[in-house]
Amino acid sequence: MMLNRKSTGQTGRLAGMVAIAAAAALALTACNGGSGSDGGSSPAAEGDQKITFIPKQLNNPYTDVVLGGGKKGATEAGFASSQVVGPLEASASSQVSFINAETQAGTNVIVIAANDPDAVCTALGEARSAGAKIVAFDSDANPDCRDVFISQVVAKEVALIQTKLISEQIGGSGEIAILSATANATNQNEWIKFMEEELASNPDYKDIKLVAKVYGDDNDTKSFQEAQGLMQAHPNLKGIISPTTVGIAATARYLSTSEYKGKVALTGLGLPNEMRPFVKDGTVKEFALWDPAQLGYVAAFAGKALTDGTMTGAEGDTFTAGELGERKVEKGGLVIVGPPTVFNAENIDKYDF
Ligand code: RAM
Repeated sequence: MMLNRKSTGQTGRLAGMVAIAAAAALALTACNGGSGSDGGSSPAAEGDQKITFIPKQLNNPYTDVVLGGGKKGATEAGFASSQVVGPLEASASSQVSFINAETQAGTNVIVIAANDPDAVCTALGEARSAGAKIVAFDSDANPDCRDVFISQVVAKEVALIQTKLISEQIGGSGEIAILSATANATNQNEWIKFMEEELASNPDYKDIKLVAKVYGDDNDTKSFQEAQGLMQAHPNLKGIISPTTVGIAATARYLSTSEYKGKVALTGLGLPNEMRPFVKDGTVKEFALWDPAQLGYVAAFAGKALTDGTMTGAEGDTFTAGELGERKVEKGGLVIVGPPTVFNAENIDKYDF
């Protein structure tokens, strides 16, 4: 689905907001409603509900697509205003001040992609005590600190598809490495855990050896350097899995002008629009992702159902996510959005995100 990504305005509410990211946050802010805080625990009248998205970081093209879907969902679900705030880098505690500001402002729903499952917990607990509902998406917070987690795809499936792709691309044997995002990211670590289990237990992968795990912190320059470092440290490397859109794009850029182009395989999770040139020039054969916009879209509707009290986030609860239809809450407060897609030279031009 193609979702509108345009901001609809901005709010003065951010004026007093701390941190270096304030200017960037303002640019991304969309708010149709008033600016003041309603200051606390009383639930907002239905026409007055506010939702705020706090991604892992603002300067990430993946985040932009997710939040485009989030804004569309927030409007369709009936929130009076929606906005985006967040740090410029995805370090563990970088989101805490933003959560605190939302608590102060009396925001009804906070949607967060946690940079660290625990570092955000105390702040989220305070927001909840003040009446906010917490929707984790993309990267989960500790389940004790949120109401539901909107997961793009079943975590194990995300891992399995990437191990399968790398195995196919290196002919089932040889050294591989993982180039991840930040070392604390819940989503990355869960995927990596399942990849390691699969490599260790599936006889099809007995000749594949994971020799390194490195972290580019979802920073383009650091990811590029880590890719370069991997090749220097492991001259026999046959493939790299990068389960992060920032990491795979930076690694592809490095490989594409190096002697390893077409020789060292690269797969993982990428945005088709960023990866298209590297698929066309033969650096990358196949990689995977879901539709990121759907993740934000479903999260907004989950937040509305929670704040309206039409669900609590308990196992078996259901809610309607606009044009994506009914969703069910599974064990652990998990809501799954949709299956992954594999992109290659044949189909990549069909996608525009
Ligand atoms: C990066 C982030 C994000 C992840 C995607 C696939 O943009 O690490 O959390 O879900 O990649």
